[in-house]
Amino acid sequence: MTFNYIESSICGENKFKNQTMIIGKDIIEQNNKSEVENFNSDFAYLSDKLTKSGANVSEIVNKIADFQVAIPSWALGAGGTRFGRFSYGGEPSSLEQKLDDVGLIHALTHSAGAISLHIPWDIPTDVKAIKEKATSHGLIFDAMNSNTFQDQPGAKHSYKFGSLNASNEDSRAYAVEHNKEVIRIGKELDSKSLTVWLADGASFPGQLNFQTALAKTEQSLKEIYSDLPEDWKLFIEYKPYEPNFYSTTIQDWGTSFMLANACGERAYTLVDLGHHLPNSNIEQIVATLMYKGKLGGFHFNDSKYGDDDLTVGSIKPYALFLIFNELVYGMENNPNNPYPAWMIDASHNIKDPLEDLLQSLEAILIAYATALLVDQKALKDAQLNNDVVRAQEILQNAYRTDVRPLLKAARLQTGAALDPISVYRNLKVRQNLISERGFNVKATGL
Ligand SMILES: [Mn+2]
Repeated sequence: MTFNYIESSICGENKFKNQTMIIGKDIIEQNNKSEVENFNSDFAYLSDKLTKSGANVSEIVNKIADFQVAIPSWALGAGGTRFGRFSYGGEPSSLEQKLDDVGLIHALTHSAGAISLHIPWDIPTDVKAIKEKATSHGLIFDAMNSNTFQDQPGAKHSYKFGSLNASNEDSRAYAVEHNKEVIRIGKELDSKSLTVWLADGASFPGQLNFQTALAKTEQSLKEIYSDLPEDWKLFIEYKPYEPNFYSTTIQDWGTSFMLANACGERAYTLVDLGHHLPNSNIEQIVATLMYKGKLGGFHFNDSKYGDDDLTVGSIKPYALFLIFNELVYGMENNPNNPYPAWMIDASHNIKDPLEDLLQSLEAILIAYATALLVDQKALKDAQLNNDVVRAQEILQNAYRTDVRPLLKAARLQTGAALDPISVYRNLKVRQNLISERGFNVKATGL
């Protein structure tokens, strides 16, 4: 289906009341026309330079084109903080509209071919229709996310003092059952994984018995794992603090790794970039987990102080590159580790969420592309010779390469926009969404 932008602007909101705008290939091609000439000369220059240095440019471009990152359903509206929330207008208020928004991002980039749902915020009322809509946008359902960090209206038992770690057996069993329900919904949508992030912990010393809380968590995760279909994976996320400010039961990668091992071979650790104390060496954590074949999922964002959920690459792009260097090395050299599930886990407080996600996708692909440029053989030689200076030069030579023409080549190859944010703005996507959906709408769960 092709969206005729001009017609829609003229017809206004009535015609498209139930249909978010769709950006067709022809619209993108038209928009790419003015960019192609500049792209061609930039790409020719870079391609020539990289080829002379021994890189296989078309292979790198294909890898960039293949890289798909899931968008979580909760990142499409304004997130806000505990101090307040400022609306954008035109935010998706139903699961259908969330799929439409991810569809827009995917049409512009061809890099966001999956959506990650959150239960109970995204329970489908008509599974068949939802699946059809996803397919029409070229989307699949990535990991399902359970929620035992807040009580829902009408909840029979409370998670106030814990969920999977709860000493109250009713609350613990209720949380286990919720996760099993999420698996059931995910099976209907052909998802293949469940991500568990727990807020469980203590705000004050003495509140919890650490060993009992950990034992309960392990018991609960094993009960959930026993319900996991054979072709599913369980991802266990960790986080050092917040919302509890004294302790979190699954506080770090080691705890998650231990619990994943206790569950079984289809349970893995999930790394969220924002879930580390300042200055943690995340690239080393990634390498350690991949070495043991236990890095299952990855959540992208950026941060300065804590779990800030900022745009990927906006604060520490070199750290992101070093992390990708380990991911690329692991993916190429360690068949023990499955191909990780990628997702952006960010919150948008002052930017248009869709523009922010476009920026994040760009940053992820830049980090991936630069990591692909690392001369692994030369690096290994430098390491064997203890040539520390050379080793650093090799990494920084890759990092300092402007790889954006490679990203554009991948987009041109897949029919995506050379400059997604400009096209988004040229087509006045946000204004269209506001006229279709209204200004005072709020995404479910936010
Ligand atoms: Mn996360």
